[in-house]
Amino acid sequence: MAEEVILLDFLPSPFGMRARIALREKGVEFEMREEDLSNKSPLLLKMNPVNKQIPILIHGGKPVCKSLIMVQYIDNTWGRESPLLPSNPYECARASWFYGLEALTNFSIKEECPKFVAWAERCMQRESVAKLLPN
Ligand SMILES: N[C@@H](CCC(=O)N[C@@H](CS)C(=O)NCC(=O)O)C(=O)O
Repeated sequence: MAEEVILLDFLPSPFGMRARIALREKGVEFEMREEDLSNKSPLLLKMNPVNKQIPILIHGGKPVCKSLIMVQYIDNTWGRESPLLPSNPYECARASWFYGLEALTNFSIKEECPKFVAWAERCMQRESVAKLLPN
């Protein structure tokens, strides 16, 4: 029997969206439990006693915290034939920090990385992404 997958989350959280997209892309059935961040559940405090933050992925009773680590965990655990992250370790380490760079410098993602922008546009056409991200 498949082990239970629970995501402790908060709907508007971009970190939670990252985890939800990864789970949906991999076709993983999971239960999303909405947290009240002003009154955190005992399960949240038990599963992430250090940061006490969402999202928390609980797989077979074991917690995985921090959304990027979660994406790696999801990628390594389910649907390995269709990976989300690049196999090259350096490319993997660089995946998706461009928006921060653009906001802080004169770097233009569209001019410098047209293939990346085209990829992001293709992502937006996927149901798992388009349904989740706010305008
Ligand atoms: N680096 C963390 C950030 C998680 C985070 O900032 N979560 C926020 C919600 S978006 C949270 O739980 N805030 C409640 C708190 O810090 O008490 C990740 O990638 O998962």
